[in-house]
Amino acid sequence: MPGVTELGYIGLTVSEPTAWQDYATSVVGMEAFREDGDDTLYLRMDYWHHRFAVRKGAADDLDYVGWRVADQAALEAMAEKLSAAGHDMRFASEEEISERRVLGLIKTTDPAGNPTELFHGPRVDRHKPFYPGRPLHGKFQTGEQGMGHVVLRSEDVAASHAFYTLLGMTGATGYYLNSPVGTIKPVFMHCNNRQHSVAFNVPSEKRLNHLMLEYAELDDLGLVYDIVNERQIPVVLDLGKHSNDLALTFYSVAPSGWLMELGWGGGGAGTQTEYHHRDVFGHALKAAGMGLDVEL
Ligand code: MBD
Ligand code: FE
Repeated sequence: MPGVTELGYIGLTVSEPTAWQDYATSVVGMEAFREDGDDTLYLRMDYWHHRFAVRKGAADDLDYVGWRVADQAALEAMAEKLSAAGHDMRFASEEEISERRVLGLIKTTDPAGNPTELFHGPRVDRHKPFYPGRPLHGKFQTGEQGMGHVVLRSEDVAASHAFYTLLGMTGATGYYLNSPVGTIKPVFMHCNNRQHSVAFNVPSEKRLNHLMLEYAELDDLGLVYDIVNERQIPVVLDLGKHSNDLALTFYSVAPSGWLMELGWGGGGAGTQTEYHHRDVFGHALKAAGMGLDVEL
């Protein structure tokens, strides 16, 4: 049974849309635009109409996550699976479908209450080349690997694992990590060649612990690292290479308080499970109490 194929889009609620627009464009390098009669700030990373829909609100958190499936048949199969497993879900209205710029849409929640959408048929504006908000050496690594990964709040790890397995994802505990609250054992799951598209079992007050976006060129990671430091945006975990996805990344604070992990060079998703105690190198904790107090 075909499952989800990629992390497709994300909705954010932010208290400071102006700061977010500046951050998304001048720091991260995304393209920002608005449409007539719509307060939403849209952010692009590639040919898709948008990858982020940013709306003003006090939460400064994830509003929803959109997981792509191949087509209408896959969406209907997913609806049946969710219902059979006792999850609350509904097919979205025509208005909701057009708001998301997709052909078909289901709304549900994961076991921790994270609003979760399944969709097929994103609007892809091939006629509108991606125009970065500031100069980029290359582009964002999206395509078959989706837009990146999300690390979500979970309450019951087994329930979260079962839910994302139901969506068609695979994965397991990836690390045993020392932290002030004891050993934490984050779970990493994939649905394509990106080593993980979702992870959970990291202490998190917000729905979103962190979001990871990847550049195709190493020089773009170097450039954003310089811009983050020049702007004195707090770096929480310094540059380092993960043992699971082999990506070179660093974590800094997004305008909403949750962490943005920016990276380059992720490896593929293996077919067998393994776990680690440490990263390959780096990822030194530079700022404690910012959402990821781990010894990576
Ligand atoms: C990741 O992307 C991550 O966020 C952590 C904590 C460990 C390995 C890979
Ligand atoms: Fe991550």
